[in-house]
Amino acid sequence: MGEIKGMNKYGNIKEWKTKGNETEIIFENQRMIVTVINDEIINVFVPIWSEDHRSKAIEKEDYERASSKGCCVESAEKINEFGEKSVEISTSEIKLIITDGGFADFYSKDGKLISAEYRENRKPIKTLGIWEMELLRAEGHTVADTVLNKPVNDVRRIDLDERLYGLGDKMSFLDKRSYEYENWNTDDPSAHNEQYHSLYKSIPFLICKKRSYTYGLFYDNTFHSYFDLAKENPEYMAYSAEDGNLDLYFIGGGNIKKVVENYTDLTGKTPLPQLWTLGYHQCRWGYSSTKDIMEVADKFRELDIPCESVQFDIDYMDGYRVFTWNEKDYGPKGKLFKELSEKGFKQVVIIDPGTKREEGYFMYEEGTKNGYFFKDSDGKNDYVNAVWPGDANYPDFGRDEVRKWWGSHVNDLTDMGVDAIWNDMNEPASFNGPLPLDVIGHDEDRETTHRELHNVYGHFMSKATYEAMKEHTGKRPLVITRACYSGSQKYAAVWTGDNQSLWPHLAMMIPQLCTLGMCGFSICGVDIGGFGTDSTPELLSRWIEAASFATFFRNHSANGSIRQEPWKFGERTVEIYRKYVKQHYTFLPYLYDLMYEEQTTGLPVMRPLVMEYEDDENTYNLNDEFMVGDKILVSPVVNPGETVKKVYLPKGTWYRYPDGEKIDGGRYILEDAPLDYMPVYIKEGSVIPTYKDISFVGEKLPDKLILLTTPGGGKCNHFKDSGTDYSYKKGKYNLYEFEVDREGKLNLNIVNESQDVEQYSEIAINILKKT
Ligand code: MIG
Repeated sequence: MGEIKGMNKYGNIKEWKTKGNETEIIFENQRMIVTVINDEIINVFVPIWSEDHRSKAIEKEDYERASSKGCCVESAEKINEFGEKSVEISTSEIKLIITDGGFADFYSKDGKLISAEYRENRKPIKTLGIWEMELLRAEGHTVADTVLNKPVNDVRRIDLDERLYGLGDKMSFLDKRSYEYENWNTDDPSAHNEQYHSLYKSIPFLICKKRSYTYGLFYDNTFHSYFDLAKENPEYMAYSAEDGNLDLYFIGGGNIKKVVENYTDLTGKTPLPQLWTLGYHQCRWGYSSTKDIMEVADKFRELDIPCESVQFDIDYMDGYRVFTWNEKDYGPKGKLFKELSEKGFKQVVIIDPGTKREEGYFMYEEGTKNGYFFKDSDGKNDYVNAVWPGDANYPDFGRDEVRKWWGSHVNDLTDMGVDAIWNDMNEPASFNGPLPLDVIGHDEDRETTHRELHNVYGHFMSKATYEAMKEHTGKRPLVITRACYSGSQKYAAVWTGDNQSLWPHLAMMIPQLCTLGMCGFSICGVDIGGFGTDSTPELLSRWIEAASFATFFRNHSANGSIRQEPWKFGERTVEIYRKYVKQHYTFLPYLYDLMYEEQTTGLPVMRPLVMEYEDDENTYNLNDEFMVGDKILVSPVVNPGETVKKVYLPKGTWYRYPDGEKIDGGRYILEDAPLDYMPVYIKEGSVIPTYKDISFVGEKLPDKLILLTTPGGGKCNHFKDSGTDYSYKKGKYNLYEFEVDREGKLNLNIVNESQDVEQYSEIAINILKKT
């Protein structure tokens, strides 16, 4: 056990050659291909399993976007300081040195070491005895030894003060150093905590911050994989995978923003959403009839709490059969949708992949006849497990034909009036034990097994849903998914699955959403108020405050927990709830502008402070504050009973929102935060587009814009289009450059103007100043 590699992994270098941006190195026992994608991204590929990358995360257009940024490659043979023969591959930014033995070390262009392989055997500081391991195993735990003997490995030295961010939706704080994780999409209904190794998504992308340089590592491999982030030994971090290739993208850039930009060049940017999707949504697993849904919808209007949708959880289906409608409880098809849409609500419905096995049910008939389901390992029978509808089959989403078939039924839903689709249970979840690893499915034409496909099941399902909706409706689809992989951000928004009504889950929301954003998932959210167990007036109030800048902004709760609409918690909660949902709408144009910019930069709306203030150590693991873009700092209260918040304000001048108190940063302050107040600060030099008094987005956009400005003025760009379709790609949008000068006078420059997009009837300035 444990002898995964010694001082020599692949033997000495026998020969090597560079052609264009590709260098092939032949070792005694292995080949390696190094591809320079651009000056800041280098791929090291060791074809242990297949000759081609078989990437699900990086599609052709992504690859072209990244490689179009250009590179200059130089390669040479050297003897390094240890007397090892080595091949040096340099770009204008990075130098990669591959040595005898098969080690790949990255340096900055000025010769400083960034990331070197650890050349000894792993030395777990904590070793478990056999009996301890058996005990843990019996309880269903994974144990350290399962990680050591893997065919795919990469162990890298890290500095003792190196910070490690990323990995998508793990239940953990920003800096993940000293923890271990697994990538294996998992639906675990118990209360998640920071010792959890895996949740619903697998995003094997790390952002590593050294004192003087930040870089990224993306391990593109869909098999079950593991990260030990200096937990077993502070000198290194270790990656391993059950199978597949070592397919490592080293992502340079030097700072977090540049690394995120580079990573999302490679795996894709979150596309611009429809404006209404960024609004408020209400949901509950347990709105089980027309009456239920209508009452909730009406109550939101009556109480003047903006709301875009009351979403449909699984009960709207007939016996949980996907793509059917439960007429008994929800009336004739289309009727309820029509009534809701007359009141300005959009229709958002859940779908599950598990397809009921039942003679006569069209999905079952079509799927079996055409061989669209996963097969048992013998390749003969369709694989059967159980989910909500009982015995079920699993669509083989890795095939284009199956995705198109699924998509044709997605079209039935949108034809019926559905505006957005929520993909659940796509880890995939199963009630009769996990799917065996040898269940057979496909990666397009190639037959493979669930071992390879598991982590991309949700990715492919999202792709199927997104592509159908895009093509059929011509609108910018909102697909919300629970499970996914790196790159799924091109197709889906995400939520973090089944959290609970617990204070630690409210607190964890901040690093979770910031981390998803750092991994390209710019549209993300958690179940506000907590999904499982019972919320309280105080918890729900603090939750709606803390979530009020989220790009996916939805209250959701589980069957069996107490209902979680704000009015269930009394008058005071309603007041606070209304205030913060309205505040979200005040800043909606700013969120939308950030999403517009994100399409080029890949930078999320909700950001950890370290992304904006990388030189400030106080931000490195600051988990109870976040930035919205680069202008707004938000510091929610996330503990019960707390009415004073310790706020860290980085260097500079800040203005408290909404009263305009001027505060010098570069220090911690204690801020009064009674239950109805969440501290928010706006950076000096800001101009922020806001709306006033809108009740919900609907189809008609507000025609009045208010530029919230800090004293002394500032600048911003603002984007306005239809808010729904792709017409902006054909020039149908207005792009404004606003500049507010020292006297508070507006200078307006219209960069792009379209006849098809209405101008604002009024653009006003609101200077955030204490009066
Ligand atoms: O087994 O559809 O995470 O949001 O309400 C539970 C019912 C299935 C899990 C989702 C949750 C949803 C619930 N689903």
